[in-house]
Amino acid sequence: MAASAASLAALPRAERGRFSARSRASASRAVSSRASRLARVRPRAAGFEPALVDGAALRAASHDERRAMLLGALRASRGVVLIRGGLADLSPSELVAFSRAVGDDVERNPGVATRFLLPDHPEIQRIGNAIDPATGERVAMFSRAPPLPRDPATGAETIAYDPVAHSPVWHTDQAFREPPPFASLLYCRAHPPPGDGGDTVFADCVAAYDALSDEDKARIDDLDAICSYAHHNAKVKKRTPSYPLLTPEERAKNPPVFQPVARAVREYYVRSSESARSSGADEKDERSSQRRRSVYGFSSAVCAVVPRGERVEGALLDRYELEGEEDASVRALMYETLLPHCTREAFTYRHAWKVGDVVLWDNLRTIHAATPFDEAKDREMWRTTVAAPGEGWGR
Ligand SMILES: O=C(O)CCC(=O)C(=O)O
Ligand SMILES: [Fe+2]
Repeated sequence: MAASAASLAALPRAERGRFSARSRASASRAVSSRASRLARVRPRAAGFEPALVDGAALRAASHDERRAMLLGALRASRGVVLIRGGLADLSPSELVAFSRAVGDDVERNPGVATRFLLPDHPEIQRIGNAIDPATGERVAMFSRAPPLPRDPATGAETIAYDPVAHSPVWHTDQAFREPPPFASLLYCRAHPPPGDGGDTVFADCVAAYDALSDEDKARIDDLDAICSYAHHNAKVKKRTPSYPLLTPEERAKNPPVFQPVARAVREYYVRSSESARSSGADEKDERSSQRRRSVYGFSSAVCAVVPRGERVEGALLDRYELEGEEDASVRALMYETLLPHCTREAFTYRHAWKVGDVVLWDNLRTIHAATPFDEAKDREMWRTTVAAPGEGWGR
């Protein structure tokens, strides 16, 4: 693939303070103008599988047992867990209870129109193509995924990001939140028949980081992605003029958040059992996971990538947050350089849904994307967003 052929060699080392004498704008331009291609590092294995949790057993378990099962499975996984079996009639309260077992604070979706939330369960957002027959209005959040790109060599459909086609729309959820959401859960109520699309794809950004050359790692280790809720809304408004900008009060409450592009994987996962606690192998695993990093910051909320320590204020921030302007660093580094690398087949998993599946993913170490489907067929998903255990946005 073209993106793996060359090198990131021109990216700045970005030591803290190195750019402090420059203007903010020229510092972020420095990141973008120097971004080029990644060194060729061939990953060994192709793709990955999610960790499996038995749905009926999870349903029968207590809150504490569920936490141990889900966080244990996440720890053993590459960031994606499939909960399958016996869940076709899962209730909204049960999905919220599963989500609370992953982390203490389940988001109540303040920014989402109430018609897309389940009555009495604002934690659950309805996603899909459902339309209220009485009003003709959408009652689920619908966004049309662009056609999948094709491999130029074979002509076959691919899920590796194509920066020209802007497809698939790979992302991490809600990077503008502080703390950024640790996990998301997606429950399948209805899906198109096999062959009619609607799969969800995932990429393991820890494996992608590991596969970078040491030089390329060093070049992104001290960069921050500036994630802004106001920027996200302003960008969407450019395509959909009815989309609201944040009010000045909302903007003041949601200042930009600086997220590391090379994000240290924190040990969110509590030990799952007494036996795990006494296992030396497990401890070693935990220590190594604390040193690991993922590539982070694929989000429509990102308005610029800057050397750590750099701040963006005043007129430049207004352009990002009110006009939806995006610094060239975002496209050059995140979308043309890092994303094609992170979504190479070796790092990905493609989930074909069955009714009753719940997929749980770690938002800090994976990215995901919807794929297109035949809109004449029903697709309905319920989703929740969860903070890490012991963290939250306030209830
Ligand atoms: O509908 C899908 O397949 C994925 C939707 C999504 O991005 C999400 O729920 O965060
Ligand atoms: Fe998402």
